[in-house]
Parts: sequence; C-alpha cells; structure tokens
Amino acid sequence: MKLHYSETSPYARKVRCVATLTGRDLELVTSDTWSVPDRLYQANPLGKIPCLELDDGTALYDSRVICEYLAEGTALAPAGPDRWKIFREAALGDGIMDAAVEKFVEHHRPPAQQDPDWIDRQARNILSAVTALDAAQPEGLTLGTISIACALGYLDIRFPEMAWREGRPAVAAWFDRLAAEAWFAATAPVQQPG
Ligand SMILES: N[C@@H](CCC(=O)N[C@@H](CS)C(=O)NCC(=O)O)C(=O)O
Repeated sequence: MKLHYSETSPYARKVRCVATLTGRDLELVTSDTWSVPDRLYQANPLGKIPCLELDDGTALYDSRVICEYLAEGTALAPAGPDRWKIFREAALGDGIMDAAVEKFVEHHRPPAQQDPDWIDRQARNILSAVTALDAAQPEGLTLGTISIACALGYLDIRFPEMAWREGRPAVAAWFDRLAAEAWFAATAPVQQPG
C-alpha cells in the first residue's frame, strides 16, 4: 500500500499511526500540499493528502475513510455502544486539525489579505475543544484518541505560542505520556518551513 503524505500533515500522521498499530507497512510518497503534484491528482481528484493507494490500484481518500478501512475489525474502532463515542472523539480531533490548518493557511496569506477575526475564531475553536478534552479525559487506544493525539501534536509544531497545555493539566499529562510511546513518537513531524 502506498500513502501520499507529508511529514507535517496531522491527517497523514493519523493514518500512519493506525497503519502501524494494525501491522501494515506503507510505502510513503511525499507530496507538497502547496503545489500539488500530478501524481496526487491522479490518485485523488481533490488533490489532498492523505490518499492511500491499495495494491489493486483502488485509491482511498479522506483520512477518516482510510482510518476506518485500516481499523476495520480491530479494537481501534470496535462495534457496540462505544463506537459513537469513539467517532465523536475522532470528530473532535479532526475538527482541531481543520481549525489549525485553516489558521496556518490564513497566516500564510500576504498580511493585507489576512482576516484577523477568522484567525481568532479558529484559535478560539481549538482552545475550546482542548478545554473540553481536559474535562472529559480521552482514554484507551482508538481512532478517537489517535486523532486527538495527532491534532495536539500538530498544535505543538505549528502554534507553540498558543500554549494549549496551560490550565489543562489532565489532557496535557495524557498527551505527554502518549507522545513518549514508540508507535506515536515514530511519526513525530520533522518541522519543515512553510
Ligand atoms: N478532511 C481531509 C483533510 C485533508 C487535508 O486538508 N489535507 C491538507 C494537508 S494537511 C491538504 O492536502 N491540503 C491541500 C489542499 O487542500 O489543496 C482528511 O481528513 O483527509
């Protein structure tokens, strides 16, 4: 299986974690998300990473779809009453990623084109979600907690000045414990410019 990815994409990190935890080897193909290569468009008409190409040539895209494909039948996404709680946690993690990527892209516009209110709104949404996580501790190893961990890891590399740990000791301690685990540390992004 071939994964179109970038080092810093939190969505791609989520897929890589799920692949590791389900015992899959991925061939990694680097994509630049600012100038999308043709080979990515050929696999994913939306031009987004991550995109997983299966050995039979089928391409799967959107990280949620890829993660559910890889986790099918495993304890990462069990059937039963916890399933919707896990998917809600996954939505919270993905939502933090969406807001953080939105904020990052907005910061990259020429200063005169940036919308400070929009940037502030994304920051407020991020911190509100992290506060909710501090109150309702994530637990276990699931598609939900993996998504949350990748989202918090992305905040650390892109927005350390947001200091999301401040006043949120429970979720900070949870994340710092998990960050030391080999399967998660192995995908820690090497920060790249831009
Ligand atoms: N909902 C998508 C979001 C993926 C996404 O936005 N990826 C970014 C990189 S982190 C991207 O490819 N951006 C390029 C673009 O939107 O054209 C998913 O979960 O896979």
